[in-house]
Amino acid sequence: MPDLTKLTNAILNGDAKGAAAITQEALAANVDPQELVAKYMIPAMDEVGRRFETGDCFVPELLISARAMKAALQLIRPLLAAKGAEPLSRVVIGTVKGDLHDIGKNLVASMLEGAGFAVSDLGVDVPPDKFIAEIREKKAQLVALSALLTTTMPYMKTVIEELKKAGVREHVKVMVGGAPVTQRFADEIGADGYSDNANGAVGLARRLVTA
Ligand code: B12
Repeated sequence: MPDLTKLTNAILNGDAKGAAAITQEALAANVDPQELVAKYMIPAMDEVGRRFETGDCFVPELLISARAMKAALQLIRPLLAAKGAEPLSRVVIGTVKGDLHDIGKNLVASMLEGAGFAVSDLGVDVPPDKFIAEIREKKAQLVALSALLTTTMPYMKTVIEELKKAGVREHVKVMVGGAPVTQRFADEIGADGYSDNANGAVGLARRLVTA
């Protein structure tokens, strides 16, 4: 069994090759992929964020840590996704306009896939019309919006307003998340649900499609 604190350190230090190598070793030793993410990877990104906040690291360091996180996640994603199951429902997911953060959104997408949802991932910086077009085309029952910046959170409200204008709001449930998002904010903008983590997002999605 590899020393998994090395995975946390590899992400902190932006060592993508190291992070991938330790992840591979851990998976070969049958470590639970969800445990790897929750205990050793997310805390590394939290620490990078804390250092950024205190001025102990800057955007380039954020970027290389994010790259290391992605290198490790790339190996884990397929294991989180279910194989062959009939999809529960279709979810359209994306990070809202103006926002380029996608690590959390990707995790939520993987966990939803793992739980049997069919997922259309629109990526980052997604304008409302793109959400609407995909919901219509795929006849999705759920839309999942992610935002990591206080300046982009308001776009979640814009998306909900545009869904109403386009006449699709009554056909989809809207779930929202991302570090600055709260239950209170979700209620204020008229979203159907909020979760602060990827596991919670799965439970929420299940509840929303059966409600
Ligand atoms: C990595 C990172 C970056 C990377 C992003 C790389 C990438 N591909 O994602 C880069 C370097 C590009 C970046 C850029 C910037 N960043 Co940045 N970044 C971060 C950092 C350190 C980590 C984010 C992360 O990946 N966390 C790990 C994931 C797993 O957590 P998560 O995203 O919160 O997701 C979880 C939950 O929130 C939830 N969730 C997420 N989405 C959804 C959706 C739904 C529907 C649900 C139910 C749940 C859910 O589930 C996820 C899994 O558990 C955060 C600090 C932090 N700790 O949050 C700052 C942070 C978000 N960034 C910040 C800033 C300021 C910026 C920049 C403006 C910096 C600059 N001056 O250029 C730019 C903005 C670029 C843009 N337009 O988007 C600030 C935001 C402050 C604010 N009040 O808005 C933060 C908080 C740092 C800080 N402490 O100051 N950043």
